[in-house]
Amino acid sequence: MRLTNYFLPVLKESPSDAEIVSHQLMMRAGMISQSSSGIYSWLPLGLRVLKKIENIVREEQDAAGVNEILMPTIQPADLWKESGRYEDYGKEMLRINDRQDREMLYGPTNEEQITDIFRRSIKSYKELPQLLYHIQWKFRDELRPRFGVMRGREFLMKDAYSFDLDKQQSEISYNKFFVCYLKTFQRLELKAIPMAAETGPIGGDLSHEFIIISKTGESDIYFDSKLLEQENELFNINYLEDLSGLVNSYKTLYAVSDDKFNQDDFDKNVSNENQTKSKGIEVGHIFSFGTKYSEAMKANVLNKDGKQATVFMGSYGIGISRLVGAIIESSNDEKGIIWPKSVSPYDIGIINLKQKDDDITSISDDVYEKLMSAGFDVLYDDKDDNPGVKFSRMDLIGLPYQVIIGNKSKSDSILEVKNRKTGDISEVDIENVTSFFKNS
Ligand code: 5CA
Repeated sequence: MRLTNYFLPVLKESPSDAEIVSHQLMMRAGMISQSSSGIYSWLPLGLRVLKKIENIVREEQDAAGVNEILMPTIQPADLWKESGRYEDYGKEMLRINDRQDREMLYGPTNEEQITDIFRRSIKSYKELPQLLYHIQWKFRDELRPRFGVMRGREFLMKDAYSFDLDKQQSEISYNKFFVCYLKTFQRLELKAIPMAAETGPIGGDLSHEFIIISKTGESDIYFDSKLLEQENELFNINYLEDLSGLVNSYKTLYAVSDDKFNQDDFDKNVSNENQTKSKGIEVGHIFSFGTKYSEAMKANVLNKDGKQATVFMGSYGIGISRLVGAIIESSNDEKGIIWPKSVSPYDIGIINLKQKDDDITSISDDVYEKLMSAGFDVLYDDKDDNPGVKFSRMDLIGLPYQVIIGNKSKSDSILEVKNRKTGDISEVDIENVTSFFKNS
């Protein structure tokens, strides 16, 4: 993409209401535009990151054997009356009446909707387990929307649901998602720690939040520092195997978020020097809630004995739009964003330092074409701005590599390649530019 064709409304100053660095940088880098409180439009640069995260989440759900579907954003209130949550959910739910005056709502989550889909078609234990997910916008009328996309009112979530015959089987599904989440966050280059959590309006008695440590996080967290060293080779995970050993290697180490914290338990389970207290951002949350919805909504199957059995359920969320902010919180410097390669909006940025010099521009055009045909996503700064503006804009948007083309490229056929994260600059022969990136 040429910058002269690109919609990239960068700002010099961050807006005064942007309190944390990710919100400031997303606004300054022209990733989002505020529509109203807690509601944003995604602009080209931001949308590319959102889609990259969405795709990694999707690939990992698919790899774990979860089926993708797409449920609507608007749901009938009747389903929520059946589960009993219509009243309980309170003001956070956006309630809407259609022209026939039927009560509808903008979904804050989909337990009821999915239970309805399930009970219409699955009638036998032989068809279990069922694992389903979708990636869809949610609306929660948060009391205090803040921190940009981190606590929005409209936000993109991956939510998955499991249906099993009994508690034991439903724990197998829970473990699948647990491991799938570890793998997903590893691919996003984030260190997300699973922590025992309260279940709130979703319900149930087994729940883990996946939290990344960050001083701007909204959750207080208490954990055993051994969890920070926990590294697992998850690349070749086989989801059909027993995953309980792997899950227990996390579960047995003390880690809780604020509402589950108890000082005595902390002292009993964690040595003094390993006790860590910090703040974190919740990027995922998984729940096992047994028959809470299936009982109220009569989601039954015939069991082996030909009797009606109420299915056991779980739900599993990842905050996809929140992750965009969370990744920036954990990867930035005073100049701007530093994208992990896996989610960067482009692989490489090219800076043509002298747009008016025909030779340098012709070299830049060639390098751009070469890298594009080698399969890289490239953002090419072909604008007629001064070098200072170009350097700071490229640093701000945080692509992993910058190819800098100027006088030296003309005289000695040499490019400079800057690594955004380390600041290291390599001199690369123009001939070798493609192979340089293939090997980095
Ligand atoms: N139905 C369950 C699991 S599918 C559920 O709704 N869980 S949740 O409430 O914990 O939300 C799942 C994830 O969505 C959270 O872990 C968080 O990452 C994200 N999320 C929740 N509320 C917001 C919000 N207001 N803005 C941005 N992301 C949010």
